[in-house]
Amino acid sequence: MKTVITYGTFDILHIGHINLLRRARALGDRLVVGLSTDEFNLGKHKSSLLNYENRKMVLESIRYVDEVFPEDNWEQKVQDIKRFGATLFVMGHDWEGKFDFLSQYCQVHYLPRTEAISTTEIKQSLAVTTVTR
Ligand code: C2G
Repeated sequence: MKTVITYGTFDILHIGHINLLRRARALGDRLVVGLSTDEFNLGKHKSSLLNYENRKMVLESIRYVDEVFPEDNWEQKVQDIKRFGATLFVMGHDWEGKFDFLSQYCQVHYLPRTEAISTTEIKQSLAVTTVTR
């Protein structure tokens, strides 16, 4: 059983997230996802529109995701890798290099991001639509 692990906020789910999750899951037999808590998001200077419970429910309904657990600090990844027996850590390449230190515990792989879509852009276009309506 090859376990793949990844992390993120996954707010307002879109094809960029799905492409990441699908490709990560295809690299193993199981995909576990560390979902940033609302409090941790503040630490990442991100505010998610949807709260943790909402984002967790959405992720858990995706066929590529086997388990979702809370990500509430930057230091938990090594413990998570050991806890789940993950042999592969995957992130989008906007994080390239940032998690190479994990390579002493498991393989580290950065996947190309899906271009031209982001939660930030979705929020911005929604804000414009609301204003101009
Ligand atoms: N992603 C992607 N393509 C996009 C948008 C996002 O491949 N167009 C990927 C990101 O690279 C990341 C994952 O989808 O691997 C989740 O993205 P976010 O929810 O923005 O997560 P982030 O804020 O990067 O949190 O400890 C790691 C952090 O929790 C990562």
